[in-house]
Amino acid sequence: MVTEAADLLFTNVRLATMVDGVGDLQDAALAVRGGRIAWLGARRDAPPAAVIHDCGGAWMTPGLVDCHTHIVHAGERGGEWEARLNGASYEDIARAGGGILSTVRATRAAAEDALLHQSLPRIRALLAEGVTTLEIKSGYGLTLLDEAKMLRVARRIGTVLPVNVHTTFLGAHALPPEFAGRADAYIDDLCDRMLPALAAEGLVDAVDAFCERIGFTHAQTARVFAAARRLGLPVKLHAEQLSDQDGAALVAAYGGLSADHLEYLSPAGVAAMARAGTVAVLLPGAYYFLRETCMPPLDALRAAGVPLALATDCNPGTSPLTSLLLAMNLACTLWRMTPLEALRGCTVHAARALGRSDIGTLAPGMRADLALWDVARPSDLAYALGARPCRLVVHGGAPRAPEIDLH
Ligand code: DI6
Ligand code: FE
Repeated sequence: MVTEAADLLFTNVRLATMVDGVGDLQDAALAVRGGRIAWLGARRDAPPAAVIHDCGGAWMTPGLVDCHTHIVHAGERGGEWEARLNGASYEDIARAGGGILSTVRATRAAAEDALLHQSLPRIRALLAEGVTTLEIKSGYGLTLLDEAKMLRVARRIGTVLPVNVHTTFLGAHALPPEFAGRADAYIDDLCDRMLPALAAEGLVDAVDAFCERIGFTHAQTARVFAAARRLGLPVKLHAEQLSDQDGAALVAAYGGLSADHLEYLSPAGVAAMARAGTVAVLLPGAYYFLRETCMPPLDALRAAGVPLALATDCNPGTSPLTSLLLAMNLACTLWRMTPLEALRGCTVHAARALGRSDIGTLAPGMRADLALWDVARPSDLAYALGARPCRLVVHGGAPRAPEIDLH
């Protein structure tokens, strides 16, 4: 029993705590004080509270966490998608100067406010589904000024909307045209000048790279990680998305938070991730949208005990997806993840992929980031395609409607 009064009490609620599996607590209540979960347990034992919200028996989960997005960008690439359906490959388009570089041109040309305003509708779509924490990567600027612009926009999103934003510097996403044929010189500039300057401005929470035939080599990625380590920044990696570059083992060797994509992950990569405690961030939207057929090695990852997170990878080229619930459905339908694995992937394991131990589960002391749902059971979150089952969201103890009106 807690005797001190809470600010807010959710009662007549069914809690999916996500502590040990789904962590089902029926006929429960959850008390919030100072923006944190102060108490949870049986409804009859609930402490007094200034405000009481009767949830009518509805399910409550932790607020959802989208731990891998490229959601800040300008322009669109619908024509490129059509070209791919007419036979071009993603790699062909990238080599011809389209792909990521086409979004780089649009993002460089956009003023900071325009970039913010183009990005907000995508973010509102995520927030309408109960997302309370969001990772946002740079990587469409590829100059110090343009990467800084993207990261400032990402930070501003966390001030204009009720969402926790984690920023990731992805300067090593593609080789900017100014450095054509001089990838090592670009990586020098990135390590020696761009990253230290952005970190000094407080714009970088983590560092990522695209280790791929059309991205950067293993050796170049290692140099980016060494620069991050010198600045005390955690690392993560786009690894084994299109081919096996031994990237997962590299990011694991740096104690990385996560290795992401992983369709072409080898058994050695799985073992290295398990040893290092590196989370596997799986991105079914990109798998689906690229019509990929090589599945990430789910059974091997499960057998090794690697935590599985899921994210939208929201980006204009390979995953124009603004629904984390649809990402859950795709992971279940295409890969046979279970609905409970999918939900853990968007809560407790996604939090871990961001290095956060204060979100992703419902427990005393955790941040009061919560979502209340119109579903019969938690697995229905992954089941109903295109449904908008979120009824109420709580961000740092503050309740809000799922749909956010900006005007
Ligand atoms: N892998 C991806 O799926 C995205 N970035 C990456 O490294 C794609 C980004 C894009 O095509 O714009
Ligand atoms: Fe990505």
